[in-house]
Amino acid sequence: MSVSSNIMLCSTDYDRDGYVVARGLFGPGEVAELREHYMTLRRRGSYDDDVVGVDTRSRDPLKRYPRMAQMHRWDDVSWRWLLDVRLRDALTDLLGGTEPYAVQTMLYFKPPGSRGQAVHQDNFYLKAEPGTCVAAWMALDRADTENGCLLVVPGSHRWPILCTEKADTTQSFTDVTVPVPDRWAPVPVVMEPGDVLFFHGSLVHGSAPNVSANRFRRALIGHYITGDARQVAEYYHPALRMDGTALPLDVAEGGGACGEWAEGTPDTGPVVTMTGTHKVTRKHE
Ligand SMILES: O=C(O)CCC(=O)C(=O)O
Repeated sequence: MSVSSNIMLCSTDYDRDGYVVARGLFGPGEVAELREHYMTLRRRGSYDDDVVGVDTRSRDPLKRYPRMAQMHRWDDVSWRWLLDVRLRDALTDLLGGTEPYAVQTMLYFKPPGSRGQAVHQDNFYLKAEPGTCVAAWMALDRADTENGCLLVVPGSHRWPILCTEKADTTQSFTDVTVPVPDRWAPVPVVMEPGDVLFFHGSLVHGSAPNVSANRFRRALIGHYITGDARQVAEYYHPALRMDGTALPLDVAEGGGACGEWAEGTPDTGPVVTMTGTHKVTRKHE
């Protein structure tokens, strides 16, 4: 089955749930090379676009192996992956036939003993408008509940951007999260190396700590914005067309309305009302 028809079968799942997994989109050999490539880059030290630098002596595994960001700006392997035809075709199918623009690469190493990332919505950070952002999250290792696979709240892509609150930093390396009523508990997405999870910019997602004894949970992530977007937060410029040419877009500012949970009916459960206001501009996660 071609990549394209495989994904087209699932675009109804994407519309319904806000995410879909393309199983085996990249082969075992390619994934092994990528794993090795990023481990080599990380061992060499820190880079300009890293969110935090490497501290090889730290007791915190995430300081020894911090995530990398925007590698495609200086690394050809990352550039080619971000714009890979398989990702382009899958995203274009999922987005109803319009190509997206590429704006970010990230590599999470998540060694054993690492904290996870509290649940959040990506478009809170990217601020792509109109439209939204979409992530392509590729497993470089098997990702399961033991080593902290991704957790998603199916259907939450229909929620507006929620007001944030403080996260539990004993469990999460980021300090903001969004509240999720109990009836919409996050579910794990178990993935094999080379599987790619595509998810909508409003989908509530995150991950729990890696409690395995010795298993990394590496993931290579591309962030894209939909083809109708005319602005994105400054950190994500320049946006790239899927042929690699840069696209001038406006810079989105922070702040604006955000959703807060209010009591609904017994049928609906809690409902979101746009009563909150975000005052802070955040450059990136
Ligand atoms: O990989 C993870 O644990 C979290 C990734 C994530 O939340 C993201 O890419 O937005």
